[in-house]
Amino acid sequence: MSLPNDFPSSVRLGPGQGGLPRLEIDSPLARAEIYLHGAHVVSYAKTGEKPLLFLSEKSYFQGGQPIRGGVPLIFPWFGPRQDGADVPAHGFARRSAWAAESVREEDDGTVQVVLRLKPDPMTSALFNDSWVARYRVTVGNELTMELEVTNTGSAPFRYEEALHTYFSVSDVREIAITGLEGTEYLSAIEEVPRKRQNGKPIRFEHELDRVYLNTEATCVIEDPGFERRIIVEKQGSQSTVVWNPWIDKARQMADFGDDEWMRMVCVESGNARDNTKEIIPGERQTLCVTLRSEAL
Ligand code: TA6
Repeated sequence: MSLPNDFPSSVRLGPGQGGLPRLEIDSPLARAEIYLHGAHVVSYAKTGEKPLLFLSEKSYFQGGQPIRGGVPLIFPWFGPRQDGADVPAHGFARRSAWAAESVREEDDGTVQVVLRLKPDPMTSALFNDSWVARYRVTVGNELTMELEVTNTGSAPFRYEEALHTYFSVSDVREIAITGLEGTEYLSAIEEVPRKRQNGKPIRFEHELDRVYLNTEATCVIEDPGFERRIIVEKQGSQSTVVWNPWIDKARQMADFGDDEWMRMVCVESGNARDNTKEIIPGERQTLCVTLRSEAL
C-alpha cells in the first residue's frame, strides 16, 4: 500500500474497525472517515451538524466484504451484472484495497484525499485490465466525491458506476425526495419495471428500489424530523438510484439491523442500465457528487 509520507495535522492514518486502514479527518470545518478498503467514505459531519451519512451498526469491516453504509463505491457494474454472470453485485471496487495517492489540506481548511485502484488478476478476470480509477474526496463545509475512470487500453469498453450513498434520516416515513418528478425509472421490485415518476416528491410507504434514468437533476431530501434538507448535486451522472429496503428486506440482510430501515435512505448518483457508459482508449470520465445540508 503506497502512502504519502507527510499528512496534514487534521488527518490521521490508523487502524479502524476490523483493523482496516482508515484515514480520520478532523478539521475545523468537518469530520470524516475514509477507509482504504473500498475507498469507502464511512462518515461525514460538518462542524455543528448531525452526521450526514448512515452506517449500519451491523456492518462488516473485513477484507472482501463491502461496508454497509456511508458511500459504497460501485464500479464497474451496478447491481447484478447485466450479462447475468455469477459475480458479486455492484462490482469489485467497494471490496478492493485502494491506495492513498495524496492527502493535502487546502488554504480554506478543506482536506482532499486522492485514492487509486488499478487492475489485478482478480479484477482482470472479472472485467478487463485496461483501466485505472482515481477517487478524489474533498472534506469541508460540503462533501465532494469524484470518481475518475481512465481507459488505459487500446479498445473501448462499457461500465456502470455509482456513489451508493446512505443518508441518515430521522424517519424514512416522514421524508420527501424532490428532483425526480416526471422522470422515467426502472424498478427492481415492481411488476411493470419501467415507469415514470408522477409530479409529486418521492415518499416511502414500502420497499422502494428504482434506477431513475436520463436525469442530471439535483435531488433534495426534506427531513422535517431532523429539521434539515440534504442537497445531492451531481455532474457526469445520468442515473439516480433511490432505495429503502423497508421491513422484510432489512430482516434478510445480516449486516443491517432489523429496524435500521427507518433511519436511512439511499440516493445514489451514477450511470447505470440505459445510462451505461462507453469509454474510448485514452479517454477520462468523471462522476462528481457534492453533498451538503441546510437547516429547514
Ligand atoms: O441501490 C439499490 C440496490 O441495487 C438494491 O437492489 C439493494 O440490493 C442495494 O443496492 C444494496 O445492495 P448490496 O449489494 O449492497 O446489498
